Amino acid sequence: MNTFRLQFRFLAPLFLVIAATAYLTVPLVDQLSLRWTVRDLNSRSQLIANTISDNVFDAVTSLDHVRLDSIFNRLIMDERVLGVGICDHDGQLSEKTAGFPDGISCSVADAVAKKSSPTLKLTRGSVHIAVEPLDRGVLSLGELILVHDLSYAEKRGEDTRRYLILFFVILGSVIALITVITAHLSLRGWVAGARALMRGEGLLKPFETSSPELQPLAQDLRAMLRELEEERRSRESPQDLWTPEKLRDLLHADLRGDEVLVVSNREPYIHENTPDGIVVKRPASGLVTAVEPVMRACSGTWIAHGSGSADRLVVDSNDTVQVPPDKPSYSLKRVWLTKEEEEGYYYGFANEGLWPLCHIAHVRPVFRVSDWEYYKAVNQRFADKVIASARTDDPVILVQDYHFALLPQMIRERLPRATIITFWHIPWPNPESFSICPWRAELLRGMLGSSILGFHTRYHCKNFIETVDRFLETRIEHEHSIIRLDNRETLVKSYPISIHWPDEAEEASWPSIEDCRSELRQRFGLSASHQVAIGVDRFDYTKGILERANAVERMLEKHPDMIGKFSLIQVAAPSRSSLDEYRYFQERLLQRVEEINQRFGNESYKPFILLAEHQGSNVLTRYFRGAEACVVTSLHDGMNLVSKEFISSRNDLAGVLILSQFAGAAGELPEALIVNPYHVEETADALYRAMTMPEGEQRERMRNLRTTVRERNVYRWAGHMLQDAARSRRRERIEARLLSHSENC
Ligand code: ADQ
Repeated sequence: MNTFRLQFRFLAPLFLVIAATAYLTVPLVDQLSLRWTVRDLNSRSQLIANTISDNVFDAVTSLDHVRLDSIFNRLIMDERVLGVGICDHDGQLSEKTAGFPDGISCSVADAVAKKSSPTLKLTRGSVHIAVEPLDRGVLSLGELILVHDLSYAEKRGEDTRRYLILFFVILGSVIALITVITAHLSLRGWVAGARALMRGEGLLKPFETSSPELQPLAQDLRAMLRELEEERRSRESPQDLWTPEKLRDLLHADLRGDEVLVVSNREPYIHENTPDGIVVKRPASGLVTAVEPVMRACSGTWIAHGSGSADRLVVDSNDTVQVPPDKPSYSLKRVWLTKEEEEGYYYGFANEGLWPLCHIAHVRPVFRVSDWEYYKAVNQRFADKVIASARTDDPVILVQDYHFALLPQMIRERLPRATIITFWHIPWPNPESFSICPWRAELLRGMLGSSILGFHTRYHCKNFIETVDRFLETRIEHEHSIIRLDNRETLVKSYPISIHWPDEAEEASWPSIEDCRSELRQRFGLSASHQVAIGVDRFDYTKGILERANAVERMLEKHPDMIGKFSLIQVAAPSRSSLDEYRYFQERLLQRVEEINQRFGNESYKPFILLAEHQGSNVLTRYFRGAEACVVTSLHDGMNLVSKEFISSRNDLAGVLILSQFAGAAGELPEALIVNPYHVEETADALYRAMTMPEGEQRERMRNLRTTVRERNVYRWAGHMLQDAARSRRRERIEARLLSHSENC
């Protein structure tokens, strides 16, 4: 239909031009042909007059009427000669042939003959009149009048006109046909070129040369893409930091306030019943820390599992509550799960299966059919909730983490126009490791329902693409990290997650470093000069807390002078404690810590202080500011936000970060002391080095670390994903328009 309109828009003016040309040309040709006929008749009349004038002269002077009639009758045998007559000196028509037109008197004939085009319109048709003198020497008999019939010329003109119009109609049709065929072929070529161009395949040249008529459009497209690139680059500029305002601007400008939905297992606010009434808690979760600022900026809907004991008491009839409680800015919609569902989907498949599968932490993944069934069912429940919550047919949906590998495809089936961004917060293993999952193909297919699939690092992206390549029939464009499955494409890209960088007002609210130092030491009965390293994690076997304890032990062995002067304070938030592996791990750690503390400590001194507690972010900031070092020894970690939180809290430029080489953050933070946590010697040395590092070196390292984290903050993480989503939406809109054109061609 659109193509028809496009062609009509082109062909209508073409037909108009042809009709106008015909309209002007036909009378012109008419006139020309008449002029030629008149000129022809002038000479013809002259010739006739010259031929017969002597004979006529003789016949008239000899009053030989028979001879005169015979001359005249011979003449009018010519069907084009209508009549011949003689005008005498008195202006009277003294002789005339039969059929001589009535309306032509001598005076009329004289008047007409003087005109440049000596023609006269009579009721029976037009005639040509020629008047020739009839004389010999000085003797004049009057004038010979010759009247020619012009109707044959008119008939010839009519025929010419008809042929001309026919010619123009055929010409127009031929041009129109050629135009339609050319446009059809060009548009097809152009659509392919434009698609390639939008994918950034650099096919602009062939695209332009194959369809030069569409160059202006190509230039527009190129300009649009350039603009986008520049805009993106300008947003990248370190002077122009990503902020909540900038993210909000992006949502409004690039996504034009499109509907945004977030899906995660963990909710950002948990309502709990306590003896003092309902209290609101914030979970210890990197995911929540990162996604919450996006929701605050876009006022969307966050769909999550309602896990708090008072969660049902505070929601409305749509299971929704407005959050944050102190300044509501977005909706939290809760999904209720039965105990069995939670055990099968969350604890079972997600945390006993996928979590150890993706973290190479030497804990054997457990895959039970019943867990898988619950995983599928709960994914479907969340998909239904998303679809029911969507107000538009093309919302932007941010799917969070390994709990929802099947969700993207389930949503895609019902909302094919949605932009689904799935972010996988944990590492992705190599194909061999992933292959042990019995439902690997289903999981991969589910994830490929996403428009954009994000990981923290390029290495995880590479592992994912290789895994898909190994287990699914897809088309992979390695150059652009695009996977095509069932006519849909998924962009696989790294978006390193980060934290909110505190502004001046927040920093001003922090207690001084001295206060934080003394508060921390007082709380644990340590002397003012006691050196402290801090560890903050969920109580999880992937975080390398056991290895950390071993490193403390080894450092004290190697540097006995540190005994009594150094402690590592570990704040471990209880997590997934109902799972066997977590319980064994916690027991093992407690035992190890006790051994170390017995070996090097006493009543008043513990080298390893283990606090199995969840702390508010204010307390954590004070701990970070009061410590000499922060220790992150994850055995495998998607990113690790604790390392970045430590850096952001150290505006005094002091403090040392010890960071595992197996945390995604290690790639961004090379100024940390990077360690292999499995290498106890190396980690122990790093601990000692941190405790003895000169202030100058600390400042130099910390300054660089702070610059990196400040620039690569969480708004940049979200902004880059949403920019890519906006670009993908723009591209899909243009492609849809082009597709409908080409389909109608
Ligand atoms: P997590 O495995 O939860 O996140 P991490 O990135 O360190 O790991 O985030 C933990 C968050 O919880 C931090 O904000 C931290 O402050 C907080 N937290 C930790 N222990 C706490 C405690 N005892 N008390 C209070 N708060 C505590 C997953 C992936 C990571 C990835 C994040 C974000 O495993 O690799 O960085 O998601 O994508």
